[in-house]
Amino acid sequence: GKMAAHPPKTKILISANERLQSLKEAFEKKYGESPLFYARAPGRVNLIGEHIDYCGYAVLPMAIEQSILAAVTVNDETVIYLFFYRDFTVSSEDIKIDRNNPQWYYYFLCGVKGIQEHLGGDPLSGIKCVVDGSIPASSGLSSSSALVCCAALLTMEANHKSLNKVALAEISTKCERYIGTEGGGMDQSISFLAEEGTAKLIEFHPLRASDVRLPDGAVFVISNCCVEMNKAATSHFNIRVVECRIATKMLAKARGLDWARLLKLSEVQASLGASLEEMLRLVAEVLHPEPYSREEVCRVLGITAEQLSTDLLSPNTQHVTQFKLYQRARHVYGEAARVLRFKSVCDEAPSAGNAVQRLGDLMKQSHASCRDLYECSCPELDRLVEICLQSGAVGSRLTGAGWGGCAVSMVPTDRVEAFLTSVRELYYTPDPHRAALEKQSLFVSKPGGGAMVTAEL
Ligand code: ADP
Ligand code: NG1
Ligand code: MG
Repeated sequence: GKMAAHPPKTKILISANERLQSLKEAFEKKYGESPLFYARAPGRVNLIGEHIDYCGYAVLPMAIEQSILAAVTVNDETVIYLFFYRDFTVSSEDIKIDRNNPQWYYYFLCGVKGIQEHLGGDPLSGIKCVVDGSIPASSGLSSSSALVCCAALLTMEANHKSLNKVALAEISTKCERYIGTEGGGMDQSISFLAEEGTAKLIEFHPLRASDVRLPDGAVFVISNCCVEMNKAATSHFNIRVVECRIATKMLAKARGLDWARLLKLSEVQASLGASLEEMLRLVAEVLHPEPYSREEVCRVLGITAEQLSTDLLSPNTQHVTQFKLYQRARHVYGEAARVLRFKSVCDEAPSAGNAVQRLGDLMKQSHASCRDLYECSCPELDRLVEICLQSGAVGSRLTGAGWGGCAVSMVPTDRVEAFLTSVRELYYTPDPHRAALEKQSLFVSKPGGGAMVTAEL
């Protein structure tokens, strides 16, 4: 089948591609030799299904055209020479990732380390590498995972090994966690499994992807609110992961399940054999809207403060005193249901007159849930989503982890030009910082292809 396929390897005329050509020149200037091959891994935009991948639920992203691209040569030393914004050199026999200091090269090293461990820990070939990134960083378009996936793929290629896309996605998901964020796998999965022209429903356990035909007559537009949020340098992301983990335990315990074993909200649903609607009712019955203190969590679960710290909290969430379990669990089960509805509208009636409207409504509900229940938006992003809706989008929502970064809007094709003009005038032009970033911050995006290796023809 398709998913057993390996990432494509092509040969192209480098001089025919401006970005590859200038990367090639930068490489030659830096290292005095020509690249042996190139690896590319795309970023993504998630159309719906936010903060539910790490709870075990399906998500619906598509790859974007923007990517991490690297030029590579291989040598007999055990040294990794990297250049992105600056040089970084490290022995391939001593890769350490400092999660307290999430620099770009640690994401790269996550990918190298993931492959090294998969190959049994043997020493890897030395490489020289120049990296180029076109994905706006810390903006919810998954620049971090594109970097990890690109590094994993080029490490395979440099060592004359190959793996299928699913295996590469799983390794990349696991190894990006070395940076500290406990993500769920959406980003790495779409970076490898994407195919041009189609969005994908990504399901987990086991990981699989299926095509989603988007409705005719509308396009997706990405707009960046120009507030950056670095997910590994802050604890917002992991606090949500931890809240979901605690909510899992509380719900499972209340229903007499083996709660110590369950880690994800989807596992509670599966154990109960309940529908998502029933899970929403269970949340309302078992959990209260007031935030839970550490003491209450410990009392209800019958665990010590020590066990809470070591078993449930991550290293960067040790300071957290309050957990909004009811709100987070409601978001997750509600959002999981919206993903399934979005998929069935696309399957049943992609060209029906009301398909675009129905999908737009789901996107609006998703944003409201992210903003109000999951609290992963920010004032600028909320304002941008409002402006997008005012400017002719049928649906608009934050995409990616949030707390800054991008919105994705669904816009009828015949209204795109008017939409862009209006968003430009209302959000970007009035503010010099935003105006300077507008070119890379507001663009139409079509479903792009997945990660690949290329060499000179
Ligand atoms: P996102 O994945 O939403 O883009 P993250 O906070 O997860 O945001 O990851 C951002 C990190 O990825 C940056 O701090 C940097 O280390 C790395 N990165 C990836 N691409 C770039 C780039 N083009 N410029 C700067 N940093 C980048
Ligand atoms: P971004 O915004 O790309 O860093 C993160 C997670 C995803 C997912 C989304 C929210 C990682 C690598 N990525 O994405 O797994 O949980 O947030 O839907 O942790
Ligand atoms: Mg990221």
